[in-house]
Amino acid sequence: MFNAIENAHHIVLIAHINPDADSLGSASAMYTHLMRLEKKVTLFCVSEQINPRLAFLPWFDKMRHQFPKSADLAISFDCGAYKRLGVEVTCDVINIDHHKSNEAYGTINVIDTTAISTTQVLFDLFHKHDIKINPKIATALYAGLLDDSHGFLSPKSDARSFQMAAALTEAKADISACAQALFHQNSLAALRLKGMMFEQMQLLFDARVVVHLVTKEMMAKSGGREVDCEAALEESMGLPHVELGLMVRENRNGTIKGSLRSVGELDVEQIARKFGGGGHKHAAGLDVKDSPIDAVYQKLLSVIKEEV
Ligand SMILES: [Mn+2]
Repeated sequence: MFNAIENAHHIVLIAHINPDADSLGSASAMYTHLMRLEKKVTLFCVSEQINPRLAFLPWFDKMRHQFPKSADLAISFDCGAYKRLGVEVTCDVINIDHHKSNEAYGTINVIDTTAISTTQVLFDLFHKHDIKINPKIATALYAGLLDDSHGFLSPKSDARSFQMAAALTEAKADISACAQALFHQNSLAALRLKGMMFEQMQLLFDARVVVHLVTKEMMAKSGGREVDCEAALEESMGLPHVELGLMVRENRNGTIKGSLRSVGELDVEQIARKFGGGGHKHAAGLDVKDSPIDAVYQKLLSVIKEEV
C-alpha cells in the first residue's frame, strides 16, 4: 500500500457521503502524512454540506467537492460500499475500512473488521510502518476513535481502544477539542428536532422496538440537519426493554434514509443489507430512492417483526 502511495503523483483522499468523524478523521490524518512526504494531495467529499461539528479536524478547510481529473491514486476511508464514495473513480483505489459489509472494491483493500474505527486501522498501519504520529495526526485519529466508540461507551470498546487512546494522548492529540465538538456542542435546531422526534416516537412489540419517523416538514420546521436525527435515535436506545431502534427519515432530495441500532444479540446489519444498506452489527443504515416514507417504514417493520 505504501508503495502505491510512493509511486503516485496526485493522491485523492475520499471521505464518504455525509462524512462522520471517523471517515474525515482518517482522511485528515493521511493528509498530514502525505503533506510531509511532499505529495500532491486533494481531500475530497461529494457532499457539499459537511457537519460543521467536524470543523475542528485539521485540514477541514481544504475539502473539495470536485474530483480532480489528474488524480492517479485514490484512498477511501470508512467507506464500505462503492456507491458511498459518491463518485465514479477510474484510477486505482486503496480501500481502508473496518465495516464487515465492505465490498472490497479497491485495487488494494485494507479491511480490519475487528477495528473499532477506520482510524484504528490507520493507527495500526502507521505503527507498523514506523510513521511518526504528530499532534495533528493524533487529533484526527482520536476523533474517529472517540466517535465510533460513542465516547468509549460502546460495548465494542476494549483494551485495544484504550491503548490507542493512551498512545494518541501521549502524541498530544487535542482530546478536549474532540470531546467538545463531538459530544458537548449542540445547536438550538438540533434540540428542537430532537424534541419533535421524542414527541412522535413509538414503542412497539412489547416496548422492545423504538421507532422514529422524521418527515420533511419536521426537518424544515426545526431547521435541524440530517445528522442531528441519529442523536435522538441513540438516546432512545437507553429505554428499558428496547433492543432495536429504527429511524426513518425523508431527506430534502426526496430519498429515504433508514438508521438502525441494536443492543445485545440482534444484528441490524443483516436487516440493512436486505434494503441494499450496510454497517455494523449494532449500527447500520440504508438509503432508498423513489419510495414514499410510509412504504419504506412498513417494509422495514415487517422485516424487524421477524427478527425480534
Ligand atoms: Mn467508522
